[in-house]
Amino acid sequence: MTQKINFKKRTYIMGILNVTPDSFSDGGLFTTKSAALQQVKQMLAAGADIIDIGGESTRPGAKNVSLNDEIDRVIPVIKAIREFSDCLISVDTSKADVMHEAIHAGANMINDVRALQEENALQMAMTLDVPVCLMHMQGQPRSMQTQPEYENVVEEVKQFLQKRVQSCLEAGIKKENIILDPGFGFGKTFEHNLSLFNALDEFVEMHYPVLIGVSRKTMIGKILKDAPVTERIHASVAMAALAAQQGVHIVRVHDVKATADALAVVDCLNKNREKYVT
Ligand code: 9MG
Repeated sequence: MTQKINFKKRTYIMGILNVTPDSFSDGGLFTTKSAALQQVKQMLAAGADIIDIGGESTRPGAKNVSLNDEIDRVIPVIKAIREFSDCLISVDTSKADVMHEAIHAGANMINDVRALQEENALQMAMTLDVPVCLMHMQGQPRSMQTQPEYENVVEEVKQFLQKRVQSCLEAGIKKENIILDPGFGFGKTFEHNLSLFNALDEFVEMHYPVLIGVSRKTMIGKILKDAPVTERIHASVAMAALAAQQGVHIVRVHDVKATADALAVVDCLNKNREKYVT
């Protein structure tokens, strides 16, 4: 993975592949293997650097998925991708056994919205020795949006991530394998999300790569006066560009081509800033 990614160079795009029947923003569109593979090919052609495959919906109110169901949804897709591509694959899971199966099937990275707090997850990530994204969430998907509360959301999320980093390092996970994510929409009100977004530079200053996911989320719907999911694409792209401008290293998105174009603009302006300042 480190051969393909150099976080100092530009912001990378993680394309979302939900192989769940109840995902909030694509409505379970990619539950058959062939539909999922077609979507992967499209995202790669559009400029995705990483494909994030998840078999458990984490939308607000989502129910837990059994280990067997999650494995049955995710592993065949990873194996099938490996038949035609050596692209970077991330597995979106909190379960240690799914992490194990996915990495052995050819995935390169773990994306854990529960920040390796589930049983055996910390130990498993250490043994697998792959990059892992630690995300902040207050509560659990089933109830996280009921009444999220913070005294100072930015400080509390930073402190949580710092503690999880400490636990990872103590468990033997390498520093260079750690990626941090403030967890937009995971146990946060609209105002909490905006405070976090405006403080992205503070997360970048924690000296780990930062990943964010705002694509098509409720906060964008709210900014657009309750726009439905299908009408949140342009604003999602705008937020990805603003995040890149604050130094975020990876954006997790549905709309890869539009995001890639916007990030090319950010990249070009940043590279040429000094040249064109009069
Ligand atoms: C799985 N998933 C859904 N939203 C996400 C987000 O914002 N970050 C990460 N890391 N994963 C997410």
